Amino acid sequence: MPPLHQPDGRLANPVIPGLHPDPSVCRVGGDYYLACSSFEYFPGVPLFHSRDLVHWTQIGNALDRPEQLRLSDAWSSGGIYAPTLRHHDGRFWLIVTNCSKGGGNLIVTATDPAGPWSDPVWAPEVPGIDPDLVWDEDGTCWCTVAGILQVRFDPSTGQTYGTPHRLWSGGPGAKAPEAPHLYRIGDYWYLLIAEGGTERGHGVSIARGPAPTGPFEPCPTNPILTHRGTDHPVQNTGHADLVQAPDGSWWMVLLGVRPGGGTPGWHVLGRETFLAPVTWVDGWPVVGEVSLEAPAPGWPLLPGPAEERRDDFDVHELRPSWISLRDRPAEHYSTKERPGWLTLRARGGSLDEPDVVFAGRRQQHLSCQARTLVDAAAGRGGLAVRLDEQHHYEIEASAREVRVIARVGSLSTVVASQPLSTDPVVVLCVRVTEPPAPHDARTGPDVVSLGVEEPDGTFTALATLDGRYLSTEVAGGFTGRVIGMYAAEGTVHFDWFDYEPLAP
Ligand code: 6LW
Repeated sequence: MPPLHQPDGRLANPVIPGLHPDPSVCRVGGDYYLACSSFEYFPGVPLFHSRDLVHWTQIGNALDRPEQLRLSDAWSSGGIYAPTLRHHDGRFWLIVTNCSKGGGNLIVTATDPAGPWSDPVWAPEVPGIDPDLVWDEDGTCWCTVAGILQVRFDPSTGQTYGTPHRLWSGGPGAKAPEAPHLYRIGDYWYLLIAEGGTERGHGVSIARGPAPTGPFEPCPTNPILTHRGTDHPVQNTGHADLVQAPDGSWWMVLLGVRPGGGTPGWHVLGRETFLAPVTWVDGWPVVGEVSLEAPAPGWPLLPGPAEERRDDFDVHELRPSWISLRDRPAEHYSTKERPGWLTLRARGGSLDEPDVVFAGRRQQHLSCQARTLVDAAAGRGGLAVRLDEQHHYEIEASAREVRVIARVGSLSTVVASQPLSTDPVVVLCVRVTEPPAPHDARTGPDVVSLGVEEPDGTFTALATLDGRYLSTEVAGGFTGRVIGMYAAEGTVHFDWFDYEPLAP
């Protein structure tokens, strides 16, 4: 079965679709590894592997133990921001910020990026967010953070030396210089940053100097990448990282969004990971187009293992692509209580609550379908499309009925309901499709249909809702849609879950 999102032989962007922002990439031999932000979701920091920069397979999550990742006080779009992933001295190093009470900057290391990763080393003196790690020719480590501040650092202990000093404040007039990454390339040290804010004004700029500590001269053609002020189908391009391929070519991974609908355009999949080619002119990088489809790089494409569309929960460990909210205690998530089923035991919260028992996967396609067979005889729960606690649509089953609930901001309503004529074991289905024609400036990005699958396989929609209200432009924050199963009351069992793209 071909990978869900890469047509054979071509480079289709995004290379990692769905909520995979702030990508950081490194290469060891012929293997590339990439990490992304994960915010309030547990486990945190998804890790990907590729052998061709085009096909990526999730191999785990760096923070998959409660002692590594405490998110109980993380607000939605708080939690885990912007990792940097590097390989040095035979180990993988990952530094990341936990933006929650009692959080801060932390480092974990591993010899195998698939894990296990170490317990965190905290770096209380490293300020702010977007920490980068680089080692100079003497083996001295420098940590550089948003604002563009830098301090000498020991990542083994989290100890800093001296006071953080400002390296560069970015291009003239651009706000929010952040996402710094330093590289030794040829005769120079290069300092890559994002600026303009992660919305439509986002861009990438670069400077170079004789040492990792500068002084830095800005590239005369900054920003070297931005789509601000254009009608390019990929917007918000920024927060980039550079990597050199074994053939000497250079590539950039970056975040971008694909707004849909009329004006102003709404993105629903979050900020996704894109790939762009980079060439060098007069010692400065020139970024090629961040196109939705492009000729593949000049080496054989090496797809990883195909991603299964269905999860039968027939193994004890949930796949690494499953994410829950803030934690995943065994007493509330079990694949052992009813073998071959995922059992979710509610802890008193609906999807309006930050600790609702929820197991979801990132929505990765603009048109897609998710289905699950649920046994709600002993509880209340179902299938949800979630952006955050104030923005979600769900179809919920209980012993007596199935109902569709919509939460948008302060409004929450039961949009439709129907009694369950059969026993409370039913296939719930969510379909995300293009809005019906005609389309005009007021048209939303998509429609979300929620319903049940009849015994003969036909889909009966109980409600079809405007998808713009589950977009980041409406909800705010830094995340995108996650589609998953939840339990709001009692115990709810799920026999299988499948997700597949639909033809647009
Ligand atoms: C990330 C920072 C940013 O740390 O958003 O808007 C934060 N820019 O670079 C979360 O993605």
